[in-house]
Amino acid sequence: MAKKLHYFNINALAEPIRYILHYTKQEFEDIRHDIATWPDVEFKKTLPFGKMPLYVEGDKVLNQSLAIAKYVARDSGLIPADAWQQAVLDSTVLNIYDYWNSIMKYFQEKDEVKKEALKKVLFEETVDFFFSRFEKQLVENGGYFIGSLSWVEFVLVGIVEYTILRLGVDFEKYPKVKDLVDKVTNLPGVKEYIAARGPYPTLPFGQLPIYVEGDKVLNQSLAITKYVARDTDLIPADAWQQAVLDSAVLNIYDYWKSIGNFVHESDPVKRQALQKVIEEETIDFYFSRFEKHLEENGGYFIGKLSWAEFVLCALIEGSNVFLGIEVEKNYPLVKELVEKVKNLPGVKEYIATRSFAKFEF
Ligand SMILES: N[C@@H](CCC(=O)N[C@@H](CS)C(=O)NCC(=O)O)C(=O)O
Repeated sequence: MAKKLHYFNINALAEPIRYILHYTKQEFEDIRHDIATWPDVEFKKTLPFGKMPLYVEGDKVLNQSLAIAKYVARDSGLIPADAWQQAVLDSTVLNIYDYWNSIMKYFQEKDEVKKEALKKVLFEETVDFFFSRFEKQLVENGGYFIGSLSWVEFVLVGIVEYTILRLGVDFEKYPKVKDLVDKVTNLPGVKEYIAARGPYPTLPFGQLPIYVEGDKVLNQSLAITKYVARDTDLIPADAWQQAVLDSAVLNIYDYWKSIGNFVHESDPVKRQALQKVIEEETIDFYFSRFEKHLEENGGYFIGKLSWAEFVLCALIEGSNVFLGIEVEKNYPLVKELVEKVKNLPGVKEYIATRSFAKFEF
């Protein structure tokens, strides 16, 4: 029966399942949805609870990562026959998921102040609370949770790897946990899978976007935009023109910073005050200058379309979403430019199909 595992092109909740499937030599289709373009609205509608991982075996469909991991581990010696041992493993895996839920709470927090507070608790308390206990259980049971390898060690290793990748936590303090990571990632099947898969990219400065090309990873949106525009006429050959564009995008980003300050302000009174300043002063300060720049250069920053016009257009779209107004409305050349960029071949089709539905990671 054909087996399929749907998840994102990241490790997180699906990696333990992938490890178990490889270790137990089960053939399966490892279907990876692009997290950058999620949600795939039509596909999401087909998910029983709107979330992945999803496991499909013929006409059988299963969601919930733990149910999937346990199911694919059956008949493999990774599930003990003894009811008490099974219960200890169930308890352990739910303790691991309590930890997972606390890191998710941090990742999902949008309010920067609350997020900082959660981060402090996470690093100073939560990690040690859970991992000192997992370490103790491993010490007491010969390096495993119930004395021999089970499906739950795979779950722990997946969660530890995610923690290292996304939070940079050092597990030196927990040698048995570290040993387990080494043991599981060197198991036959798992080792070959990891070698073929390669490393997952980290977030170099803890923030998106990142751009990945083979084993190369780049952060900073402007560096990425400029890089993906290379070898096209969106980047001029002339050094002065390049510098004018660099200056233009940095001016656009200075404007964008004020939108960021507004978005991240959690106090509703301060937020309202920031919105007032943006609408009454900031927009005109920047947009009258952008308008003048465009007027002097035939409607573009350097007389023809470049990567900088894409940056302006995208950040105007973002501003309009956050502020609920049309920031460019009093600046005819800026407005015309936005329309031009949005109607470019490729861009127009992309806009017609894109979706910004809420992503709950
Ligand atoms: N309890 C579920 C949680 C599943 C879950 O939160 N999945 C996330 C990715 S880790 C997801 O699919 N998010 C996409 C969305 O909500 O649109 C499980 O263990 O499978």
